[in-house]
Amino acid sequence: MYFERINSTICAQATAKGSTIGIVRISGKDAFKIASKLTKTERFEDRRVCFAKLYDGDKVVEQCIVLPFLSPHSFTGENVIEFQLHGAEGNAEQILEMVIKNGALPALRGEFSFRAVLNSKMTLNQALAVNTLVTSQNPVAIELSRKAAFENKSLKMLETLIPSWDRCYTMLTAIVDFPDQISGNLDFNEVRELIKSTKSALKRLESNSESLSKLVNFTILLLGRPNVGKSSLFNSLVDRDRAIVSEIPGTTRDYISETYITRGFQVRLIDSAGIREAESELEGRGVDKSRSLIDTSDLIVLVFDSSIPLSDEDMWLIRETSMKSRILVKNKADLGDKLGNILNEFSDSVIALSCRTGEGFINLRRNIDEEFSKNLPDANEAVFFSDWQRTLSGKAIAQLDELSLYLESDQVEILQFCVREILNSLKNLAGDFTDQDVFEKIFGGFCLGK
Ligand SMILES: Nc1nc2c(ncn2[C@@H]2O[C@H](COP(=O)(O)OP(=O)(O)OP(=O)(O)O)[C@@H](O)[C@H]2O)c(=O)[nH]1
Ligand SMILES: [Mg+2]
Repeated sequence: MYFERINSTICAQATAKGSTIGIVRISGKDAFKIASKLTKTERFEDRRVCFAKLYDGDKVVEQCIVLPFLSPHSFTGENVIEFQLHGAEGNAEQILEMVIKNGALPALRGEFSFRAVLNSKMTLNQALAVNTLVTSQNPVAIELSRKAAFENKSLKMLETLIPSWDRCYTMLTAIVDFPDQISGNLDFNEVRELIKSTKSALKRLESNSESLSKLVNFTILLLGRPNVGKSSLFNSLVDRDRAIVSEIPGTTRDYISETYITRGFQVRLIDSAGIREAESELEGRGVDKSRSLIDTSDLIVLVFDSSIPLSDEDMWLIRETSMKSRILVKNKADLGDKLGNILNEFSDSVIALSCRTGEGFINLRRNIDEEFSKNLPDANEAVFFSDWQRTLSGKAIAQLDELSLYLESDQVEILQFCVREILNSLKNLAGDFTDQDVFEKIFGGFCLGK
């Protein structure tokens, strides 16, 4: 679809509904012609902002700022016109309609970025980074996408390996096609080194990307037996009375979740139902539910009642969560301290707290921040911005492993085949694309107007 429309002029609103300024963007060979018609202006100068009236026939419908960019000096590399309008509601929609009536097609998702990549205004990874930048709220993703988008830092490491793989492929092709005329042979040690460095570059990219996506779905679970004050703690952390609090044990029947902000990230905080006393229930469905919550959470805040000694249920929870990152909280500190230092045996992170007086909250928040920060990816490292890149990287690693296996054999054709596959995967990762379907799928996930 994107490729078939490449010669048409496209348009879209580049601003979200409700903004006080609306931007309508037109890109393609007829962009200036359409703008001339709507503004009754003969010509626009490249990158010279002007003020113009927009006409629907003889009727003035808008007075706006016009930004003309003559090819190739534009985001897409084509002729681009941007109208800055009053508001991004009905007014901008009507003006967009007028642009469409004059011959432009409504742009598809990411179609401006698609054209920018096709016209070499940016690499595919830069386009993905820009899309992440516009859609992401978390500070690390913003930092990483800025680096990738504007300094093109991200995949440099991989790109520098491509010429070596190219040389390797040329050598193997020469050996296969002209066996009599080639005196040298492939330097296996060099290839081994190349496999090693390529694999390590991919693995680093993968692990950094994984940490980033993990942070976006980071979950903190409040766990403890009934009546220890989990829901009270939950309400204090999210700063509103979201969960019901009462002196009756077993008040929270199921889990509820809310957004909690740590280090500028929105994470999920879960208040769970207390683990009950009855032995039978410890082995029953309630336990299964708690176990699955424990498994899927990234950090557990285990809550105890500081005014009574440790119970069997407390011990059961301590054992069940021993493999997880956790913070142990001695709540109801205002009622006394029957627990003493006993919990310090199980964790370095033990906090005395009172939901009633507010004591200990600063410490708890700080410890949550610290636990969360352990998972932060290095903002100076590169990341993949799409699932497609992660899948491709996994494929490339499998291909590298396959090549390692065949390296000792004399089957040069197979080696040549493996190297060609690796080269293709790396070039695809670097944005050199032949598969139109995949290319279109990637841009189909972008924002409209981008
Ligand atoms: N004195 C004192 N009471 C507290 C504190 N935190 C909670 N409570 C009281 O303890 C009782 C139980 O609190 P909840 O927050 O409902 O406890 P929970 O762990 O969510 O209980 P379940 O949902 O039944 O598992 C309520 O009466 C709270 O007011 C505290 O720090 N000090
Ligand atoms: Mg509760």
